[in-house]
Amino acid sequence: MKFPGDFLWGGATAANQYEGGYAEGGKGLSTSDVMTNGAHMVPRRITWKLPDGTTGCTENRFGSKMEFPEGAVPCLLDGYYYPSHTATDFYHHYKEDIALMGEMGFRCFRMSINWTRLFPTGEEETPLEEGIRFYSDVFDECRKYGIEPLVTLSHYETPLSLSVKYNGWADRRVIDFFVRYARTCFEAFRGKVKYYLTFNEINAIDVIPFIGGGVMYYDDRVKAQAAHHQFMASALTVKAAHEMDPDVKVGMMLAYQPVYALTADPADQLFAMKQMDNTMFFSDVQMAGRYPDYKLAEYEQKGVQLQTEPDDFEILKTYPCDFLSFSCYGSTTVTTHTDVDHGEGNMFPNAVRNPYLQTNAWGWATDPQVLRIALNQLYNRYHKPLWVVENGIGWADVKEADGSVHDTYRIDYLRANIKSMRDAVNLDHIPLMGYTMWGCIDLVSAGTGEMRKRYGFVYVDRDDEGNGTLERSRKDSFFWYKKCIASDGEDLD
Ligand code: BGP
Repeated sequence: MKFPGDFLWGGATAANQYEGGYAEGGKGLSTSDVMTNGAHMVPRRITWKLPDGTTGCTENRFGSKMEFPEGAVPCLLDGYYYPSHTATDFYHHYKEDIALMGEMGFRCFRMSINWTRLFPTGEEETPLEEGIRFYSDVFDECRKYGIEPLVTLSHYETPLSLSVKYNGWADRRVIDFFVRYARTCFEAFRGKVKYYLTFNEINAIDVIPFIGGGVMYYDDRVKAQAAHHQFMASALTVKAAHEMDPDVKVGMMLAYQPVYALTADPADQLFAMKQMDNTMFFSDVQMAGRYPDYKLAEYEQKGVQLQTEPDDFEILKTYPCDFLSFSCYGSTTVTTHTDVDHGEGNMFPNAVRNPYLQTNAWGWATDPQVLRIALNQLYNRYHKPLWVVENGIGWADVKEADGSVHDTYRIDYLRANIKSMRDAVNLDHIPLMGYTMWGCIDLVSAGTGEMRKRYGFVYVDRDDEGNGTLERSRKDSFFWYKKCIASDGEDLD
């Protein structure tokens, strides 16, 4: 069994975790630039200053609300380390990195554009030439190797100025700023970029609103409103893309993990179903073009009243996304029972440990069937093309003296996941556009801000305190993935 010859094999990154050059080319500050490093059990922090000069920081503790004091302005403070500032320096290494991707046989490279590299505050009328030039050069470099860029317009960063001035996506005016930015990209990168994603893991707005949308102050109503604004911005971006360039396709991006009930107890089954609804709500709006009844009922019960304009629902219906892309690292298991071990994973609260699955050092479970299950669930609901744009395993890799990295655990993970995806394509006939392994060149972890949680095929010499030469070296998985791509996914040995 193999994948079709035009399957888009590749890797994925995000500017805030990879690009660096945070103060170069006139770039403005993003929300991610004021986030410190953390560790598995140590939350990342957002540093700020009050009008009276008092300074402090707010923790991004997963699952609990972020509280900023009234009037706090996130800013850089001495004595803190901000990993996005250099990250793994794609800004100065892009030629070398894209050559490594070419060597592996990549047909696609997922990256994000830093909104503030084009519009430093998000509100300028015209973009910075230097920013346009940088990304143009990157796309030209990709083309040299026959690599198709897949560009995320907003990956966990909002211009900081929009966050301070408007409370980020909580304010409807941000829609227009975003659409102007998107239109600028369609115009500037015409013929160079065919595939775009609007918001990375759009469901993040509900779980981590500051990271997902620069929202500092929130309750249930504000989160719902911010989500609505992102939906509108995404639909208007699809509209703009289709009008400006019929070759461009715009996808949505969902953090997706199939939710399993720990037991056959019907209460657990219902609980798992409801957890799944929290995720599917976002794709129901962006792919099916309508707010699902279960969400409207929930809003009514919570007293959440959305502020909308008369054409909003018609716009959502008319401009759904062209394809559905998603991240999927494993499955999530939940239960209503209390005598169980807590679990961890990507973005999903309430997880418990699944006794059938193994986890990495950060508690994320590896599920060998997960992509087949996810692809079937999503395709059977929307009947639209799918794209796996994040999947992979974080590990504290060790580089040997000769530069080699023996990441057998990563090869084992990828073998199982790619096989599961191959079954979905061959046995279930799921139309799958491509696969971009997360963090193909080592980069900063979004959740912990660490370097030691590595995902790449390529090791980057950089540690958690910002030391290291940034030298690149090929891990064992580099050669394995190259062989996998060359055989169209048939050779997974
Ligand atoms: C997803 C994000 C990525 C990425 C990945 C791995 O949620 O879209 O930005 O970082 O998860 O997570 P982490 O970096 O926390 O290991």
